[in-house]
Amino acid sequence: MDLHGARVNDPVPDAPVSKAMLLELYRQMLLIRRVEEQAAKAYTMKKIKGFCHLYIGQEAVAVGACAALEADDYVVAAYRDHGQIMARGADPKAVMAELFGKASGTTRGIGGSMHLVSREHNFWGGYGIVGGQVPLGAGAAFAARYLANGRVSLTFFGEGAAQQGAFYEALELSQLWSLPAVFLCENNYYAMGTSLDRQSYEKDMSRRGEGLGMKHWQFEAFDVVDVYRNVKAAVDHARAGNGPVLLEAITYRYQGHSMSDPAKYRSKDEVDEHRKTTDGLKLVEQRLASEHGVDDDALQPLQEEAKAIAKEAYAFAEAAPDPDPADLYAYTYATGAK
Ligand SMILES: Cc1ncc(C[n+]2csc(CCOP(=O)(O)OP(=O)(O)O)c2C)c(N)n1
Repeated sequence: MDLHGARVNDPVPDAPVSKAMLLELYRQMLLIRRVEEQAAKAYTMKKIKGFCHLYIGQEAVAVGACAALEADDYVVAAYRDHGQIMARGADPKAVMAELFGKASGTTRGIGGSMHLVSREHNFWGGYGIVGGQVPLGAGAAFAARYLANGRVSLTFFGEGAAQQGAFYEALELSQLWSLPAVFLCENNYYAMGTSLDRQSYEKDMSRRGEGLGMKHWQFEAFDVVDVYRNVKAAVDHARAGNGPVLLEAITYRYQGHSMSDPAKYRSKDEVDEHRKTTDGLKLVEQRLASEHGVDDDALQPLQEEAKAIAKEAYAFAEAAPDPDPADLYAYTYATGAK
């Protein structure tokens, strides 16, 4: 497989993954893919407006990473956040309703696709400013240390965000203060239409940690079990009080940058090759078959269920009420919150 010349570091310890856990990871990945396919449909029908960045192809990253967390750990993400909030356990209905801009959405319909939030799942956004969420992840880790609550913060961002000043500043302070933070760079090789080759002299984004003295490594993130094991090793390290970790997960997105991007900056062959060889859903199906003898027929109920939940989420979002215009300014300041 073409890893774009990237170096993949030494393997981490093999944390055990049972058949039940593997099936659960598969269920979550399937659900994210099916919900996003419904979102793509809704976007073309103009039910979803504004920006909509799909995560299709990257599901193994969110699902494997969130499986390595405790329920009260903090998670912060960028605008490509549908997969991450669902991997944290958010209801697909509330996610879809948010994409539709409806009052039953995760952010009461006033945030939209890029601003999904779930207090209940310790998922703190969803941000549109590239790299802007990285200091917020560091802040959550600072809170964890200050409160001595044993939590870890996990921050998702793209390789494009790893070019931003805010990224370096946040990592510097995290390292200086030995914060319980894991910074997870999802290197999908394109920042909008700009390939890694055209945006970065250094192709191994995890090496951004080197000059800061931060523990860092890079790994292939197509197989959800690999993601789980790598993120777990980093989370364990941070939770044990050993300081932050910068991880680089090598992944790939199948859709354009956003729904309005025809992706002319890459060949169809490149995308097809990834779909054929690195699709996380196929890889987990292969694992289930080879390690646990689970065949296609046994997976069918899970596949049907994911389809049904995604369709149900679409119908729920369509029928949900619009936000009340009187609430337009209600959530700008804490005092206005209901
Ligand atoms: C500060 C800032 N600069 C530019 C943009 C425009 N922009 C939106 S997404 C994006 C690409 C970011 O790529 P990456 O961080 O790799 O994440 P990906 O989209 O691949 O998930 C850019 C440049 C922005 N939103 N914010």
